[in-house]
Amino acid sequence: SRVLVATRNAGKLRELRALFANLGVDLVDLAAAGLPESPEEDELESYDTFESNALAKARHFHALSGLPTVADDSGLSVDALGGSPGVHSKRYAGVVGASAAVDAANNAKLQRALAGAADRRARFVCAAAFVDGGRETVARGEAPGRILDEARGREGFGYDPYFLSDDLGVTFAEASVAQKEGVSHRGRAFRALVSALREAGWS
Ligand code: ITT
Repeated sequence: SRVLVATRNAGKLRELRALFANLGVDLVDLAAAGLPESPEEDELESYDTFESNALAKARHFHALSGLPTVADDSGLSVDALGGSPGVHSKRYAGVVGASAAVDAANNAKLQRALAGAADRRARFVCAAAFVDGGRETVARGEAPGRILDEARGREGFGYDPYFLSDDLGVTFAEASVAQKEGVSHRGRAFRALVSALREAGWS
């Protein structure tokens, strides 16, 4: 079956392609569906929960494409920062533009915020949403870890080089896509989403 994946984030797209390939689902990306970036997309993620933001994205692109659609809203929640940057993870440092510049600014701000902090615990959170006609399903996944004060590894995206996974014992940027997916917030959320859909009779 064909499913639209509603993300503009290349790192996410790579992970979701690997995940859905293993499940026998044919993912169509926004470019392949002929849906170029539009300014109104910026307003989709204005809610204060990952679940609401993921659903808003999936509804928006399902309405535009008519295809069954999945969307991901995700972020990093740091204990010593009261859960920040949370749903604001992408715009934490206020930089917009090329992903490398955005990620560098966000990681620099995170390091400043945690300078001298003894408690380095954090978790990645992902809400995975599916919308098709009247059917709407959302699932959540979390991955526990801690924030290092030096980057390690070159894989992944976003905060990965500083996130030491409790499950893997290495950072998400030191892990392969397959290793990361086995324990990540995104892997967990989408596997839960797919099993919920299968239980509801969707193939
Ligand atoms: P969409 O097009 O899917 O909306 P986005 O990058 O705007 O892509 P989000 O609003 O969900 O996505 O923001 C997620 C941010 O959280 C992302 O830009 C990273 O900074 C961070 N993040 C989420 N998952 C991550 C992961 O697996 N590894 C590292 N950083 C992650």
